[in-house]
This record gives sequence, structure tokens and C-alpha cells, in this order.
Amino acid sequence: MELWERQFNLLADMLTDRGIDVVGVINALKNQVIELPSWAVGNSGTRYGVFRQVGAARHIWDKIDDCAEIQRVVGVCPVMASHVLWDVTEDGRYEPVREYAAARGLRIGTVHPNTFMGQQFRLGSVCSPEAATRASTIEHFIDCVRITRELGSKAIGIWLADGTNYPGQDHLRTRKHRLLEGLQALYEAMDADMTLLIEYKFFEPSFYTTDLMDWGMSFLVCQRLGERAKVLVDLGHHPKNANIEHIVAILLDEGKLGGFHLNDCKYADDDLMAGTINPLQLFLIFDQIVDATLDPATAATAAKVVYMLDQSHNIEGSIEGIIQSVMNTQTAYAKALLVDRPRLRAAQAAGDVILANRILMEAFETDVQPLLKRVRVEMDRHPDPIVAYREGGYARRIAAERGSRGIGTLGG
Ligand code: RM4
Ligand code: MN
Ligand code: MN
Repeated sequence: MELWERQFNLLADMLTDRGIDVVGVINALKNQVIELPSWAVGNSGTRYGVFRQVGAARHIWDKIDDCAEIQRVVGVCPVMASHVLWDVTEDGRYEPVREYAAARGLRIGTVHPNTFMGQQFRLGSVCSPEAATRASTIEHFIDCVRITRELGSKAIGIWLADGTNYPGQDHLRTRKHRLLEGLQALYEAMDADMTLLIEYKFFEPSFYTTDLMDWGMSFLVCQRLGERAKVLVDLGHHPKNANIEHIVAILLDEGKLGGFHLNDCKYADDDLMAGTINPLQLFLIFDQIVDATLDPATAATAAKVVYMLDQSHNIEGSIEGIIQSVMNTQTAYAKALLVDRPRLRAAQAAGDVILANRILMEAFETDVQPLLKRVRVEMDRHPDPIVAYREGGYARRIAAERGSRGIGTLGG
């Protein structure tokens, strides 16, 4: 018996003593789904340059192959999210993409329109003072609905780069009206079974105002649009020290939490690997979700939350970076599943501050790696996906086939 298997047996005994249903936890971990970002597997860069990776994806087909390889080793990522302008096909048709993905065991998840890369977007997209830009943005939205349909997806994720750089540059309330009008057009163009996930970010690329600046603004827009519009929380899109798990709790309670862009940051929108800088925060977010799953008032919302990675791998190899992020996300979720909730509620009700915090930290401090290894082996995976990837020969194969001709996002 391997060391981790012995560790798992000990852990399982300990958890059972704590009253935790270990089989239930294993099943929850098997059912976790994390969407892979098509835009993260190519080359990606900083504002200053791109470090090309040998073997980086050259086009949408390579990206699907890479995501299929990631799924081969992790088992919880049967979905690839797409960014339309970085995933264009030669002939503008997307059914073939859906079929190619399906043949490799993947489906296409959230589709992201791109209204920040053309020259016309200098002053914004739907919020631009230029009527022609607003109209062409809406045309792009409508085309994105077609693409989403062809890809077989049911979700559109929208992030707008709209904002202003200087006081006085534009009329703020008028921009709000344009924002609502533009997103209304997108919402109305969607099929009745599609969901719109609205992402906010407090700054960048604009530095004075951002039209969708925070969860309050996304929430307001979602309220105006209707049932199928929900807030998307990107972990890197808040001012320093914002309490994201609290935002998550409120959005869950309001039935408006739609999804996540998972990543981590030290300073701002760093797009680092999930769970590398602040694993406690990631755990506390999952803690809110697990808690909401157990409450009939919030269970339905929690069950529909979409988890995507949104990262930019510049130094680390992108495929390994994504695999590591998936593993860190599993770790956070696994720990959240181990919280002794009845005891926690009792400590909270008794106003026992120390005990309540200790109960939460007891779960956070539990080493869940043997548990996750067990989950992977039960899913016919290698217990360590990074080892499986490194030993599998895929990196060598793509390096030989693709060379350094990969495409990139941003500067790439
Ligand atoms: C934004 C935001 C979006 C992402 C773009 C590239 O900061 O996170 O989700 O698609 O960057
Ligand atoms: Mn994002
Ligand atoms: Mn971002």
C-alpha cells in the first residue's frame, strides 16, 4: 500500500469520527466541474511582452487538444470556455468546433464576446459616445449568440472594458443608460435557455471610471435584465482586501451568483494560478458555496454556479499552470466540504467567537491531498496529475508538431 493510501485511511477514520460522510465528500469531489479557459492554453503575455512557449496552441483545434489532455489527467474539466475573437475558425462556422471537442470528450462552456480589441473601442463599446460603435458592438453580441448556439453552449460571459480615463471625459449617467441598453440588446438576443453572466472589474483598462465597476453594478444590471442574468465574480477584480466571500454569500442569498473566473492575485488583476497567493480566501469562498448548497433557500443557485479558470500563464507552462490551478481549486473545495457545519452553527449561535473560528480553521488545516488522490484514482486518474502530464509525453509531442508558432492573447 502506498503512503498516501495509508494516509487516506487514517484521514477517513478521523473524518468519520468528526461525523463527516466521507463517501459523500468523495462523490461531491468527483462531481465538481471546472471550465478550462481556451485563452489560457496559447501563449499569453504581460503588457510588455510575450514569452513564447514551445508547443503552444496555434488555433482553436490545438486548444481543444490541450484541454482534452488536461482533462485526461484531472478528470473534473470536461468543459472548455471560449473567448470568441481568440477562437475564430477559418470559415466562421462553429458546429465543427463542437464536434471536434465532443470527439475528445469535451463540451464548450461559457462563451465570451470580445468588445475590447478593435480600434473602434477606444472610447468603449456599448457605453461609447459613438452610436456606430454601440451598434457594431450589438451586432457582435448577436453574432456571439449564434456562435454560442453552434457551439452547443448555454452561457455567455460578458466583461466590458468600458470606462473613462479622466474626470469630465464623458457623462457618467448617460453611460449607465447606454450600458443598460446594450446589455438589454444582448439579453434579448439570447435563446430562452441561455444564461448571461455579467463580470465586473473596478479598473483597467480605464483608470478613472469603469462602467461595470463592482458587484453592485453587475447586480443592478442583472436585476434590470431578468432571471437569466447573473453576476460573475472574477477573483482578481476587486480592490485590495475586499471580502470576496462575503460578496459571494450575498449574491448566493439573492439568487444572483452565476459564476466565477478563478485565479489569484497579489496586487490587482494578476491572473496568477488559482490558490497560489491566498488559498485561505479560495477556501472561504468554497465554504460559502458548500454552506449555501445545504440550505434549501440557496441550494438551487449554488448548484448552477459555473466555475471557470481565467488566468494568464506567462512564466509557467500554460498546461501545467492550468493543471495546478485545477488541483488547488479541488483542494479548496475539498476543505470546504470538511467543515463541521452543525458544530459551527452551534458555536455561532452561542457567540463563541474562538470556537467558531477554530472549527472553520480545523477544516482549512486538514491535509486533503490523500483524499484527492483517492478521488482521482477512483476516477481512473493518476493520483498526481502533474506527474501524469509530465510522464505522458504530450508536451514532447506538441513541441515537435507545433514548434514556436503558437498564438497568443493580449500582446501575443
Ligand atoms: C479581463 C476579464 C475578462 C477576460 C479579459 C481578457 O480582465 O477578466 O474575463 O476575458 O480580461
Ligand atoms: Mn475574468
Ligand atoms: Mn481579469
